[in-house]
Amino acid sequence: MLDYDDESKERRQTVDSSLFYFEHEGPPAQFHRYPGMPDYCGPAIAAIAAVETAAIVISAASGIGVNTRRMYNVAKNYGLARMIIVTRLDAENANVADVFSSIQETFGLECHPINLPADGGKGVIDCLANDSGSADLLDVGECHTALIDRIVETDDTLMEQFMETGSVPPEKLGPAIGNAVAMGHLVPVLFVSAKHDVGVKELLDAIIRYAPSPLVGKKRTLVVGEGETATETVIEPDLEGDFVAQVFKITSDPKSNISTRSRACTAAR
Ligand SMILES: Nc1nc2c(ncn2[C@@H]2O[C@H](COP(=O)(O)OP(=O)(O)OP(=O)(O)O)[C@@H](O)[C@H]2O)c(=O)[nH]1
Ligand SMILES: [Mg+2]
Repeated sequence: MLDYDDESKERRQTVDSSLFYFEHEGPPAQFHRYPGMPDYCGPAIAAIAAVETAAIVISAASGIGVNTRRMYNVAKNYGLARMIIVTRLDAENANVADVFSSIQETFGLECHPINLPADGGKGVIDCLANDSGSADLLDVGECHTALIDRIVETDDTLMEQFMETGSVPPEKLGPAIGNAVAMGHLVPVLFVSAKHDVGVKELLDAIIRYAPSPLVGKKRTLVVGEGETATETVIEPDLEGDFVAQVFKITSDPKSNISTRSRACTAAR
């Protein structure tokens, strides 16, 4: 649906970016979708300035690619929240266990599964809600404990409760997970088979619950002036505040009728 430009349709591969939004049990989530091919990664790098979370998609069949490392590091160095989505669980040559361990090896132990593939890739099991169960890779109980451990590290009160009782009720973890994701202490890893609609609802749930809103995501700075006299102000998102915008992409639509538009502008003037 999003590959609507002629070149992408012809190549059957995304060459241009597209924007959309979806509503799923909460306020609308704004989405930017970018090509994965290294030759076309410029717009994705420019878009870092316009988003709170970078979701990096990795195929369970081909694993980490050249551009995966590059985009992950660009997002990390800029201070964005990150998520990793492992797709094509169902592919014949998928090797989810190897791909997952290479994700942790390459990007660190902050990359933590929020769910795991189960039933031979026919479903996913939630590692936060379940402290036991069977999955196609790893141990659900161990993943559950390690996940809670990582989340409570960012919150002293929850950490105390965890140390005293050995557990924290999942409903108390909600805001702490969002903060852990926003500060990059936790990078949720989710598993999906787009072809068989496996893990897709769970992915949308995770985006709505854990991807930071502009209120908790990376704060942008307004720079006025240049050189030594430049002033920098951190922009606090405020619905009642002044309008602030940043251009991150300029495009001209070859199908738009410019002469009609300029006539309309003349008439309006
Ligand atoms: N078996 C299987 N194939 C999939 C799945 N998701 C996508 N594919 C196939 O993989 C190919 C690439 O999928 P795309 O969605 O175009 O991948 P992409 O991430 O947008 O790749 P770029 O456009 O190059 O950035 C297509 O032929 C899809 O049909 C999946 O979950 N399972
Ligand atoms: Mg594509």
